[in-house]
Amino acid sequence: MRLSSSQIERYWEQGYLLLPGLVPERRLAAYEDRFVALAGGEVALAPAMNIMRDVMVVKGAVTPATPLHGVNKLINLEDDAPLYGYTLEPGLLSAVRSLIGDDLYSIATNVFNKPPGVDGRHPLHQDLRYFRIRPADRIIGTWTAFDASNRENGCLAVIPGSHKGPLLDHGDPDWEYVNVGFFGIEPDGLNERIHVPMAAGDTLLFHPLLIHGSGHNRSPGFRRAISSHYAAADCESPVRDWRVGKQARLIADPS
Ligand SMILES: O=C(O)CCC(=O)C(=O)O
Repeated sequence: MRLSSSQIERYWEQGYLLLPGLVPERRLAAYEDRFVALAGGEVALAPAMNIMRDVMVVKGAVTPATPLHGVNKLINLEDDAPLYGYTLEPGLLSAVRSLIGDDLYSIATNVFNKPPGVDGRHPLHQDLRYFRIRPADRIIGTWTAFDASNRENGCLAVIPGSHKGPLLDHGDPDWEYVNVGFFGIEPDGLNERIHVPMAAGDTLLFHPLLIHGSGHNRSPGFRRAISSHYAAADCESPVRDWRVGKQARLIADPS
């Protein structure tokens, strides 16, 4: 279903929009099961897929109870049809299309697996740090909780309205254990940060300049989510045609 005009207004005002129960339970469970099979080594990975292991496990500071307790994320889901089904979820696509138009590409896909027993924090950052294409307003991220996420297990935290500011300089957080590729910022307005608890199947749509991150998982279980980024086909890159990039996938026209 297309977003209502008040939802669209809220997205542009706050830089994010929470859509409860967007992904149906049965399909959500199938995506999570597929992730577990891939990251647990039961099923072969598609060629570009990569399992990122948690830094504390890599450095020997923690011995994971199971292989999945050592996984931080699974990236590049595009060539795994069962998991890429998430990116093509009809409800997700119509919400995204309400905000950036019908002609879309997916540009990045991840499953975030925050296990218990490791640091696992994701510093505050803006996703535009990872993309060269512009304009930012024509890019959007989605993040769907596989399980309930809350303060205890490290739900997302956001600074509402921060997408109206510029792309800030990102650096290495001053933490002992920082996962590969996690860059952070120390923005003004930190005390305006709010936590966004979500139930399984809830989805957060967010602007690539929105400052967000997540905390420790202090619960005994995993905190998992699946995420895609989309760009409108008319975005531009300063270096090359991003539409033929390795992870870019044209999403079929809805008509
Ligand atoms: O899942 C998380 O903990 C953080 C995810 C995130 O920051 C992102 O999707 O950009």
